[in-house]
Amino acid sequence: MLNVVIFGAPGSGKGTQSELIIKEYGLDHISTGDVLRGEMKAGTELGKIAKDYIEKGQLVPDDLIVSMLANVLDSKKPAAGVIFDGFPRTIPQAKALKKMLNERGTDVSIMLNLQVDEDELIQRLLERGKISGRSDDNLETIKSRLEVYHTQTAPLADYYVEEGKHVAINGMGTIEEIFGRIKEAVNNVK
Ligand code: B4P
Repeated sequence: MLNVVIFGAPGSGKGTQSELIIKEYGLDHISTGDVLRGEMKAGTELGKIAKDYIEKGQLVPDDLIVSMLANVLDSKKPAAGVIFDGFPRTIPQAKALKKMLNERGTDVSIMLNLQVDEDELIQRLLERGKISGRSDDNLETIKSRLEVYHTQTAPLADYYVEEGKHVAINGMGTIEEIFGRIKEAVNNVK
């Protein structure tokens, strides 16, 4: 199984590159952001709780995310592997993912760390905000998402360096250029 963690700041291109990776390698896609937005739209209990955090640009608590992810993973029954998009975002989530995958006889194959300048991140998210209708794509929330990323999520890169899974990807340039860099990295671990 090829299990890819795609990692990076908000706006770094995780969702965009995930779509291309899925087409190329036939993976199942799990985006915790998409699952949470689905729960919010459906007005579920989890969606109501998540909404408060997302609109402030904060992370949804680990225990909720981890149990949600276990359910999604079991419902998908992936064949070729999975791309984890926006998960893990904290060290406890990374440890939970490892446990979950090990229990299913597999592990993370590679962690792709998309690196993009801060000005470019803000620009991309503001641009998306004009059409996405996402309640978290406004300047104030973008700033707190970036702050949360730097304090809570970025340290996760070191965890994957220690695991020997971390690959830094230059996330600046055209979508095709970045995807070319990703393919090179993924083909090395396939
Ligand atoms: P997500 O949905 O994961 O949102 P995100 O971090 O903002 O990244 P996204 O994938 O949307 O952006 P992308 O880089 O693809 O999370 C939303 C919220 O949910 C979080 O803030 C948090 O509250 C909660 N949440 C989710 N997962 C959680 C977890 N595990 N634990 C706790 N809470 C969790 O793309 C951005 C834009 O850039 C796009 O419009 C795209 O078109 C554009 N773009 C991409 N590549 C480009 C390029 N090369 N050039 C120009 N534009 C580009």
